[in-house]
Amino acid sequence: MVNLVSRVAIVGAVFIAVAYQFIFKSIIFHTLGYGRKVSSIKDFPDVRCEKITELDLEGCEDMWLHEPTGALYIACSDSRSRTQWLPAGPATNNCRVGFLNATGRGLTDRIAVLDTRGPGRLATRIKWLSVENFSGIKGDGTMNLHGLDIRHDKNTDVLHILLINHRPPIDPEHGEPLDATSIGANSTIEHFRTEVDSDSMRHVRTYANALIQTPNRVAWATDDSFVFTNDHSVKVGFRRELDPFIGGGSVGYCNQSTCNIGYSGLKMPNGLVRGRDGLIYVPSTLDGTIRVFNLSENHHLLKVNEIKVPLPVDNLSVDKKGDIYAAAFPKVYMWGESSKDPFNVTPPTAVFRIRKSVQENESERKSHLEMNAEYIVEKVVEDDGSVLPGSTAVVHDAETGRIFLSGIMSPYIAICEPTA
Ligand SMILES: *[C@@H]1O[C@H](CO)[C@@H](O)[C@H](O)[C@H]1NC(C)=O
Ligand SMILES: *[C@@H]1O[C@H](CO)[C@@H](O)[C@H](O)[C@H]1NC(C)=O
Ligand SMILES: *[C@@H]1O[C@H](CO)[C@@H](O)[C@H](O)[C@H]1NC(C)=O
Ligand SMILES: *[C@@H]1O[C@H](CO)[C@@H](O)[C@H](O)[C@H]1NC(C)=O
Ligand SMILES: *[C@@H]1O[C@H](CO)[C@@H](O)[C@H](O)[C@H]1NC(C)=O
Ligand SMILES: *[C@@H]1O[C@H](CO)[C@@H](O)[C@H](O)[C@H]1NC(C)=O
Ligand SMILES: CC(=O)N[C@H]1CO[C@H](CO)[C@@H](O)[C@@H]1O
Repeated sequence: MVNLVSRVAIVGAVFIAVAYQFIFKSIIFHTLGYGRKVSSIKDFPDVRCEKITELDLEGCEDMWLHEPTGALYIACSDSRSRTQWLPAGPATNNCRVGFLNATGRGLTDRIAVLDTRGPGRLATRIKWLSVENFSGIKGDGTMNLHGLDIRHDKNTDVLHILLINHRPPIDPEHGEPLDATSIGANSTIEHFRTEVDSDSMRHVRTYANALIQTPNRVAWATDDSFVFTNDHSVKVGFRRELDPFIGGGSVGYCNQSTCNIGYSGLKMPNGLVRGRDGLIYVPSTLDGTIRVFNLSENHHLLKVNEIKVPLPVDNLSVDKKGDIYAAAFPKVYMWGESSKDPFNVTPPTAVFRIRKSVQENESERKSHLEMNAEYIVEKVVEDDGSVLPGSTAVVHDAETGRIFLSGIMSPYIAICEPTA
């Protein structure tokens, strides 16, 4: 008996040691970033970055740049309400604070449009889109914003906006609020229509579907269909706790009539984008891998490539040249502290540029099938939190060289100018 117990103990100890080597060590050092050295923004002389605090751009999860005009569309909330209502919740265990307090949800989430290229002070160049024909929750017109994507109609000035909306759950029959901590948010994807220079956006339709479960970001796939990430396996419950270890996130597809899951088993898939090459780039917050997919005719995602980034990566964006910009987290564990106290704790941020290596000539190009295209990953800037917000979104304006950074919890945004 004693023998058996000690044998079990030894096996257990070996198991823990092995698990430490292969699982926890990776999570503690690679993912959470304990012990990682963060560069200072001073080490990047090619950019000069500035905190923008006077515009009330708080809790801005996501951004999109209208390339021809430099109008930056920004999905914002307020930092305080984000500490109460954030159904996507950050990835790691120590970050899970009360993010499902529907009473504390933001009631003023809205889309800002910043004219980034115009003259005069920034404060004179910002407007907030009013919302038309959207009932919100029991007619209050509210939304709880997260990821967004915008499609510019080819022939007109019409912009089609897709927004993730983390609605609080409401009993459809009696109109009473339901307990979000036990059933989770009622997340939907909203389609709005606006025009360049307009001050308002009009609701077109709500996509509500059992497969749109824990949506994080959305990306137009065609003129009338889109893909989105579910960052977790379930809205609430124990299975969610296992997501960092065994995965459970997915990428879904919806068109006007139906939705399907295109790929599953991902670990915390996040801010996906559709590249200029038509491929779908899906970052994973957890392992610093960007998976590259081709959307097949039956709406499944076929993996064609994988890009390794040295840090956990979050939301991606594509600039006019087709380069992809990624916000990365040198110290993920600090997001836990920041989400409780966004006004005083700013996690460090790094920005990476990912571009396809250009083949010098046609014969070389032909020999590189898309499948094997090499990607060049470069760090553009890194900051310990002194200037840049703990950033969940970064957008590059290829025309001016400027970089815009915003963060889901942050009370401000930042703009970096090229110095050369
Ligand atoms: C939920 O949010 C409301 C409004 O901010 C606040 O009064 C309440 O204390 C919060 N509840 C919990 C459990 O944190
Ligand atoms: C708003 O909705 C109402 C009824 O749902 C509809 O009659 C009206 O045409 C809509 N307005 C616009 C501008 O789409
Ligand atoms: C979720 O939102 C959809 C779209 O507004 C609505 O039809 C449905 O009743 C809502 N469900 C819950 C549980 O709130
Ligand atoms: C949507 O996709 C389904 C199956 O994936 C397909 O059968 C249907 O025709 C599509 N509908 C539209 C409007 O494109
Ligand atoms: C993506 O799929 C399309 C057909 O659906 C195919 O023509 C194309 O070559 C594929 N691209 C890659 C990179 O696999
Ligand atoms: C194109 O690139 C290949 C591979 O680098 C090289 O062998 C070849 O000489 C190049 N051709 C021309 C026309 O530059
Ligand atoms: C739109 C999007 O992808 N947002 C993600 C950006 O990063 C934060 C922090 O991890 C996530 O919570 C968001 O879901």
